[in-house]
Amino acid sequence: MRIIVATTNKKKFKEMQRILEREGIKAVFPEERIEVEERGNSFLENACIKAEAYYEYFNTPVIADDSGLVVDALDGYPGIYSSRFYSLEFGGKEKLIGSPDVVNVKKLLKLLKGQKNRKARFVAVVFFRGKEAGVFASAECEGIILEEPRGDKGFGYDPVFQPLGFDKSMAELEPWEKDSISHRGKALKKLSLLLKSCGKLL
Ligand code: ITT
Repeated sequence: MRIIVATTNKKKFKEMQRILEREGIKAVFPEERIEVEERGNSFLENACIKAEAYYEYFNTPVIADDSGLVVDALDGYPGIYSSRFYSLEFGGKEKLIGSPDVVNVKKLLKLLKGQKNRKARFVAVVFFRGKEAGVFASAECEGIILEEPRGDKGFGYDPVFQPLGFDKSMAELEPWEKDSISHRGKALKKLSLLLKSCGKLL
């Protein structure tokens, strides 16, 4: 099965490709960048909006991922705004100097300075859109926010996220280790099972 991944994020794509390959699904990066306004109020809505937009354009099966970091002490922020947290009024806007990932992490650490409750979770909703219908799956990965970034693997908030039961940050884990516990790894495995059991509908 060959599926287009409805994303503009190359690092997210690499992870999805790696995970889907193990499930026997060939994932390809879109040949053209599609501008999609993520106007939804939930991960599910945004995943569905992205999948629909890419399906409409390419007219071929697609999988979209909408994901983010939910921090308890910040009332669930950055949540669905994780990729552009630096630019939100919430917690004060940060100037974009360098990559958004670095500025997002800087803002998060600033807001959590001195905060004892560092509980957080990554959430992913993955949405498959086929010929007749769509299906989705979701998963979470629990952990805490570290005081300082550690490691250089992964992307986004990985250097400051320590998954439950580990003494390493997500960015210090090997790719296969991250995939086995990550929100995205677990959600895509569920989705692949769904596709195998209801493939004829799609
Ligand atoms: P597309 O919408 O084009 O797929 P995006 O990066 O904007 O790309 P999202 O809207 O789903 O994707 O935002 C996801 C953000 O959440 C991502 O940019 C990171 O900041 C964060 N995030 C999600 N999964 C992550 C992970 O596994 N590790 C670290 N940060 C992650």
